[in-house]
Amino acid sequence: QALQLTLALIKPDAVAHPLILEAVHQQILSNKFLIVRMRELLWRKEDCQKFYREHEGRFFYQRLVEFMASGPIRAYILAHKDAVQLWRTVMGPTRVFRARHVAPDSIRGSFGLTDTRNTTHGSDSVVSASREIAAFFPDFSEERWYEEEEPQLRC
Ligand code: DAT
Ligand code: MG
Repeated sequence: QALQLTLALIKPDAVAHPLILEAVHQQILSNKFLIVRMRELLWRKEDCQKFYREHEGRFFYQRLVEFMASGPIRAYILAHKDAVQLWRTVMGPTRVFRARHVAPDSIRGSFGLTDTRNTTHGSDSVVSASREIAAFFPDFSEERWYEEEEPQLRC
């Protein structure tokens, strides 16, 4: 069965805290994701606006954009046979109180501070994953990865 790709981000407050950064990285490994690419970068406000444009107009949009540009973030392309859904499950629900109640051991349940500062991002579908991977890894060709690398990783 072919591997699926997703984009995972560790948000600025979690990158800034060495123990949380390490714990999130360990969650990626212990859930048996393959790390296809990884980079750390500082995002400009305009990039955040574009990335989160589906939320433009929501009450938290400005806050979200400023938060995401407030410090370095870490981006991963993760592969797994069920990458999109599995990473969303490992992250837990978006909102911090819900995460703490229904999924206390999830990443957001463990480390989320507020509904905006919720530790990580994950693509919500295969289609968004392709778009988001292209935004963060402009040199990465999904097509070439499926041709040249994925067949060797499958098990
Ligand atoms: P997710 O990150 O789980 O895909 P989303 O796409 O609905 O959630 O929202 C994107 C981000 O916006 C989310 O990670 C944090 C912020 N956000 C969402 N809902 C919020 C709310 N009700 N209050 C504050 N921030 C919110
Ligand atoms: Mg989302």
